[in-house]
Amino acid sequence: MTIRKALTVAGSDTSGGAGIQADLKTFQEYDVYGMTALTTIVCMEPKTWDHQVFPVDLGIVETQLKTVMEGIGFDAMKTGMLGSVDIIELVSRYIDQYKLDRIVIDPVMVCKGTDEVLQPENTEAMIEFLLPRADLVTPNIFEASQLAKTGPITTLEKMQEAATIIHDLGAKHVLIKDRGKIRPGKAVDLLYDGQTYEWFEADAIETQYTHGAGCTSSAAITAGLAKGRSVRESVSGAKTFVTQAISNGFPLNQFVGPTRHSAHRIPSVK
Ligand code: PXL
Repeated sequence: MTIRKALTVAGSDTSGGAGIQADLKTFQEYDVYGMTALTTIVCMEPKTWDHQVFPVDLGIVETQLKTVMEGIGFDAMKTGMLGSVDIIELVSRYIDQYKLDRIVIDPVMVCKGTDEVLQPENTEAMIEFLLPRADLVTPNIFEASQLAKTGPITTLEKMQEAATIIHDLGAKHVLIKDRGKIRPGKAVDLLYDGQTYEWFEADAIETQYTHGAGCTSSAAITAGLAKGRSVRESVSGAKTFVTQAISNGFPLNQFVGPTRHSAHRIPSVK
């Protein structure tokens, strides 16, 4: 049996719902062997849940990339929170050096409930260094508006316009995701491959417990690609997976409710 492997280059969410933790839990559910290169560590102030973001030293990020890229190899990779222009450039150099493909770029710009963690120069660096190397980029409507510089995306037509612009910036496929803002009560995603606009729709589940949904979605797509599925098949499967993870979301404390990736697998202890 071939064991498929995936790498996530992303930040650590100490609370476990997003970032590298969401990615690994998702890979596990797909039976894909997960590996990590950690870029930042996000901690929360216990009384207020204000976030603090600690970057990992650039040399340590590079050493992790070398370990996995030179020492092991993998079937697909994703990026999440990268934290600095230097890290974005570093990742792009390694993608070129190791001639990597099946690359999913999740252009993380903010954590829910925090200030911007990504400065405008990081958005510019993602446009210059990562979009041209992406097999798929997975912005939500806010991130898409920043990458495409369209201003707020409020209609399905604007989603199509932004997807076209982001594709022209070099990403082979663009998946723009919305949850309830454009069509109330619906979670509508748009996949564009340069030719066809394809819509994926689900009922938006009534819940605030959605922390980590974006990471979970891009990790599920990456795991699908690692298993040899097409982008379209991987996106379609991930929509089902993330919808289920959201419907299983739960309150972790008074501030945050993460999606839950594993609820359908092992019955909980009574
Ligand atoms: O959900 C975005 C996100 C991504 N990565 C890390 C995070 C968060 C939000 O909290 O902490 C590490």
